[in-house]
Amino acid sequence: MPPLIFILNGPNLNLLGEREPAVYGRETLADLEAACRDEGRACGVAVEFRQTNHEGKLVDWIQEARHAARGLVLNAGAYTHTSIAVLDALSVLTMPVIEVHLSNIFRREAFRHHSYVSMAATGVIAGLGSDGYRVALRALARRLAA
Ligand code: CA2
Repeated sequence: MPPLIFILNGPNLNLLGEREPAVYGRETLADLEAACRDEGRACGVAVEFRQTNHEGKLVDWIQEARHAARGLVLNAGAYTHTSIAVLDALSVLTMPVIEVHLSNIFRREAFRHHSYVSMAATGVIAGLGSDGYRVALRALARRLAA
């Protein structure tokens, strides 16, 4: 059985491809999921891909990952910059966690420069669009195989 990686996406990422293409590109969330499934197959990991607009749901899923997954890719959306609840949930995990952002949050507004998620992340990838999710999956697959 290939190791299972949770890929969790936070608020408004369901709108991908519909608005703000200059910031987030033209790919939809379904395109992003397909890219992750592709990459998962290529590097030998199983992928559970989810999106929610609700902070508590994200916390529930991070808690679920404790028992269900071997690694986590997390784009917490705007909760990245606000949520101590997400940080607390992540702090309990012992598996590798890669924080991903489609956009380069450091080229954007100052309020996006701080990330609570980073305090609990193994690594951080920003600004590479869907390639960032692929790189995150590769890195997790290599760690789990080591
Ligand atoms: O760059 C990223 O991946 C972000 O996590 C995306 C979040 C933003 O709050 C973070 O600062 C950086 C927002 C996702 C919203 O996505 C939209 C897509 C299309 C139209 C409107 C919003």
